[in-house]
Amino acid sequence: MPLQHPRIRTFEDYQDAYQRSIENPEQFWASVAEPFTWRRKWESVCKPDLVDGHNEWFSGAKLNITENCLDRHLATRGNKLALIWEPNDPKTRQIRYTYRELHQQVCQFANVLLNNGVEKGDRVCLYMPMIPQLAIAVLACARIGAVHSVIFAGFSSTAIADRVNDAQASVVLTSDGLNRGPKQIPVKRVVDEALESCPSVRRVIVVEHLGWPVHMEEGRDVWYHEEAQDAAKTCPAEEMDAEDMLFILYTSGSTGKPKGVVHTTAGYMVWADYTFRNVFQVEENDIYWCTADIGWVTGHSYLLYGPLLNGASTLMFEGVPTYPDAGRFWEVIDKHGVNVFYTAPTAIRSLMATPLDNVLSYSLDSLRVLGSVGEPINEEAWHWYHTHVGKERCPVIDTWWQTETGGIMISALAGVSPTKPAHAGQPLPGVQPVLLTQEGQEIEGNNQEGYLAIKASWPGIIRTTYGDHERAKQTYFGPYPGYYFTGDGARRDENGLYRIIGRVDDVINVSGHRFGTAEIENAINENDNVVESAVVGYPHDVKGQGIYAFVICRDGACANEADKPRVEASIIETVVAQIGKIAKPDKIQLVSGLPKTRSGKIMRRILRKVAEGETSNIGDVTTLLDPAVVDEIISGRK
Ligand code: 6R9
Repeated sequence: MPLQHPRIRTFEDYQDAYQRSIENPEQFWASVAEPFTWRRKWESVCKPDLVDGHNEWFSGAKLNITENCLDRHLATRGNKLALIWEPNDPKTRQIRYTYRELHQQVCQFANVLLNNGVEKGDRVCLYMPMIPQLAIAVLACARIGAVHSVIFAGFSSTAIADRVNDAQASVVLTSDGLNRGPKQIPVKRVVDEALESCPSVRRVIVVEHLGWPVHMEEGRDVWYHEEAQDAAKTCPAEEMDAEDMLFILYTSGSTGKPKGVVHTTAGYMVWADYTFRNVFQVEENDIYWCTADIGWVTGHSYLLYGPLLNGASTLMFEGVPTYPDAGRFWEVIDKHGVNVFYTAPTAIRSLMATPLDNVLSYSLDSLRVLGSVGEPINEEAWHWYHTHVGKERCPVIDTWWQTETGGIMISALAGVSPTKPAHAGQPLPGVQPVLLTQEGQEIEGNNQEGYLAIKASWPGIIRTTYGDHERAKQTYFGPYPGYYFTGDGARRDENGLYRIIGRVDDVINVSGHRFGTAEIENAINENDNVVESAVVGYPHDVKGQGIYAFVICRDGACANEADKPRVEASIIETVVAQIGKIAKPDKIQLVSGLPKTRSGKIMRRILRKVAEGETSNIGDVTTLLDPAVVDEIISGRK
């Protein structure tokens, strides 16, 4: 019988755990880590570094995360469901794997990787639909010590190439195509296009999903099902060091290209496991469903690793909330008896906008806990979720965290700590949030607002940005040495509960997806008609934030009104090609100039006001090189 992981059950437990985690973090985390399967125990629990960002946890320990996700459950949970797969089309076949079956599948996939020359430390990029083989492949990489880097299957070929090249991946895993609601997308073709400029890739393993004919590059591409034929269903797990890389996940920041956030083995494992168990309070026979795609960090930590580490039954959904109709989420919940449900505010808001019958016609009796993640949940959405989905019976937990934090940082623990609409709540044990002034002074007391930073290391903290530690250092530890800087603004209410207000940097959050404004501007500037552009976010009813682009065209490109729609359409096409459909500007305004200071800096504050429609209150424009452009921009507002 494996050692049991204790769980926080009452608010007193929480307060006690929190206190212990702050007073003696080493002792606290050593006891949390104890019950895992270790090949060798750590020499030191924690080596914190919030100045240069060289954080280590459980250094010296040896382990494999898949032994903890799979092998150690076999004796007690071998026949328990590990993974349930609900297809895009409700009329087609579901797939269910017990822990024993999933273990075999992962071992078999791991052997295919080994047979194709993948070695410990190699980077493997995955560009795949939400099918069981994606989950299996991720775990297979971890099994053999390869570093997985999942690329969300909505990114364009250019975006794939950027990521594959940055990671210097030798192998890419993909499928023939994918289903997204009523649409089918030829994924392999997108990968083929990307790989034209990725010399590091020597092997592509293709999973058959739609049964579409695809081009197979001689000497490079192989079919998974052919490779699997002779692959054994057992595979010893590679022994990994605590600080060996587990995965890279690319995410957008305020400058430059997306960066590869690196998480390592032991700290991430402990953090994903601990946060999952205590936040969601999943019971042994529960069905747990996180709607996130594995292409995002939420899918990594709370669809895959967190639930499997805890021996839970995790549901994976291929489709979208509105197919075949806007009742799909609720239909899936009733069909599978989902007890704990975790989704994003943007999904809730899009479903709120459809007739209420879509949700009222399902019983939703099985639900016990509702979670939210990815962006601030506005009060209206919170109440709708609480009333119509949770029938006022289920706590709604608003979980704040980031790709860089590895797991949930601030959240109520379901049924244990207080919830308040639009508030994430209190920090998890081990997390020490502070509010800082712009100058970096800590703001004491409640009823305060400031920049959210974290003043102690935690096991899931980002270890580096792949291939460029200086960038990680500057982004997260540079602004306020001694603190991890989140990039978010927050408010602490009268009871010490945190409310996340939103980003304070040039990152915008569109339907829970992060984009740097510079990243979208760079994409727009690739268009031949464009001289310069400036992108800002603005409040959007469903997406949270929409993308508003101000664009200066080259002389003659927009000589008359009639040219504008064509130019705008071509700009959108360029962004879709450079990044993907998810980054499509919602509004494009063609302008003759941008509001710049004498030193040439674009005053985004003004553009934000225009995009928000706050044009009567634009503020001081006297420092602008040419204040007249502001009037033109206001009068042309979309
Ligand atoms: C997990 C994830 C991180 C950014 C983060 C913040 C926003 C996430 C939130 C939230 C308010 C919440 N964010 N959860 N804002 N309330 N519960 O989403 O990671 O994709 O890296 O995004 O998302 O702005 O800084 P990631």
